[in-house]
Amino acid sequence: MENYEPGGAPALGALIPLPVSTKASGGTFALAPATKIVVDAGNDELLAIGEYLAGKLRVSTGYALPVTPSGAGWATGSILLCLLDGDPALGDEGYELTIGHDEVRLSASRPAGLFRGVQTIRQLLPAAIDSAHRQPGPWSMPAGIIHDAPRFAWRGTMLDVARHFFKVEEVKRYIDLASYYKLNYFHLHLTDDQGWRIEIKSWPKLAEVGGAGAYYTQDEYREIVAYARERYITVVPEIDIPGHTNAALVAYPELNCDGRTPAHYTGMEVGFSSLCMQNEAIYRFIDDVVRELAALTPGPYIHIGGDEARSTKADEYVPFIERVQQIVQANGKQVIGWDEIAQASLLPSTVVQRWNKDAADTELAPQVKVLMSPAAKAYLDMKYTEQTPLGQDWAAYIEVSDGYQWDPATLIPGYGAERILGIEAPLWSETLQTMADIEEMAFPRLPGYAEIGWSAQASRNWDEYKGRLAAHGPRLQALKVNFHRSPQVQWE
Ligand code: TNX
Repeated sequence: MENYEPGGAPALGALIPLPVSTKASGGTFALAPATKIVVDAGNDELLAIGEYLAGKLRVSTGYALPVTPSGAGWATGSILLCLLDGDPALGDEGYELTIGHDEVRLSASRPAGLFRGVQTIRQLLPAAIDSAHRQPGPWSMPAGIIHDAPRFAWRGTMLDVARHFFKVEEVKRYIDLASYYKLNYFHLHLTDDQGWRIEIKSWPKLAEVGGAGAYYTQDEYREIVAYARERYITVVPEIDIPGHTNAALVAYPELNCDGRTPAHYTGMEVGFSSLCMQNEAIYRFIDDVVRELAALTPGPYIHIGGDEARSTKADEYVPFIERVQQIVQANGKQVIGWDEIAQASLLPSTVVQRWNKDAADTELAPQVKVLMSPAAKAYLDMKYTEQTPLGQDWAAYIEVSDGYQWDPATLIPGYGAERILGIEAPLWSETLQTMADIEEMAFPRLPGYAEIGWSAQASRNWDEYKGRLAAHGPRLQALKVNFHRSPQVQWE
C-alpha cells in the first residue's frame, strides 16, 4: 500500500482510527512560516485547543504559529477552528475537516470534536512533525474533506499504578499518547494488594504506609485529571474492594477480620485479601475514601473493582457490593466494576466491565451498560507471543492482528450493540517497571483498540489496517515510543 504521496504527505487513508469518510481532492496544503491558527472569538476553550495544536507543531517546524481569535483578520495559509451547530450526526466528538490549498478548516459542534479533529490534522502531516527537534519540512497535508464521528462513546485504556508505581510525568506521557488515537477515558487502577497509591486525608496511613513510599498526593492526582481533561479525556479512578486490599490492611489492620497486620506484598498472586465483612467500620472507611475521591474527580464514575474477591464469602459479597453502590450514589457518582459485581442487583446507572468473556452470564437489568475489556483480546499485559519478555500469558498471546480482529458488539452472544458502552484496554503492571515497558506492551496494540472503538466495524479489515499501522512506525519513532516491532507489520 502506498501511504505517502509524492512530497512526503501521508495519504488521507493513513489515519488511525479510520474516519467515517475521507475524500481526497488533489493537491496539498502546506504549513508555512506565516501560518496562523485562528479560532472563534470569545471562546477560551477554543484558544486552548488552538494552543495545544500549535504546541504540537512548533517544535519540529520552528514556525511561530500564533493562535489568534477570528476577526483579527487572517492571511491565507491559516488553520481555522470553529464551532458550528451543523450536522447533528457529529455528536460531541465528531468533526468535519476541509483541507484546501490555502486554508484548513476544522469544525465541530463541541470543543471535544475539535480536539479529536486536531489529532487528525497532526496525523495528516509528515511523521517528522512529531520530532522533538527542528526538521526541514516541507509540511504538506493532502487536500480533501473528512467527516468523522466515533462508533462508541467510551474508548479507553487503564494503567495499573498499584503493582508498580508510575510517576506523574510517565502517566501524562501515556495519556498524551492515548489522545493521539482519540481515546476519551483513562482508568487509573489506584489500589491493590501491592500498594495504595492515592492520598486519602481522612485515612492518612493508606498512602503513607500502604503506598510503601510511592503514591500520588491529592494535588498530583488533580494534576493528572486536569492534564487528561485538557485532552478531553475523563479519568476513572479505581479503588479495588473488597479483595485486592492487602495494602489497605497493612495500613489499617482493624479492617482485617483477625486484626493482624499483614506484611507488605510484592508478589503476583491474587485473591488472598479481603476487607472484613463483619466489621461495620469498613463502610465508614469506604464512604470516606469515595467522598474524597469523588470531590477530586470531575468525571461521573468511581470504579470499585470487585474482582477476584476469593477471600470474601459469596453470600457476603453481594450485599457488600449493593451497599457500596449506595455509598457511591450518595456521593454523586456512578459505579463501574469488574464482571463479578453483576452477581449483585445493580442500579441502571452502574456499568459492568467485562474482562472474562466466559464468566457465567448473570442477568443484567436492561439499562445496565457493559464496557468491553475481554482479557484474551484486549489485555495489554498479555504477551504478543511466547517470546515476549514482558507480560503474562494466562488469557492468551495477543499479537497485533489478534488484538485488532474482533467486534465488541458481537463477542458475547446475547449482548446487543445498544448494551455496549465501548471498549477499554487495561494494562496491568505486575511485570512492568518503566515507561519503556509500558510502551512496549501498549504499542502498537493501543492504536488498534482505539480504532475498534472509533471506526465502523464494516470499514475495518486487518490487511488494510496493517498498511496504515506501518505508516505509524515513523510517527511512533519520532515520538520516541518504544514499540514492539511486530513481524506482522512491514514497518516503514
Ligand atoms: C486479572 S482482570 C486481574 C488483575 C491482574 C490481571 C493480570 C481483573 C479484573 N483482575 O488483578 O492484574 O489479571 O493480567
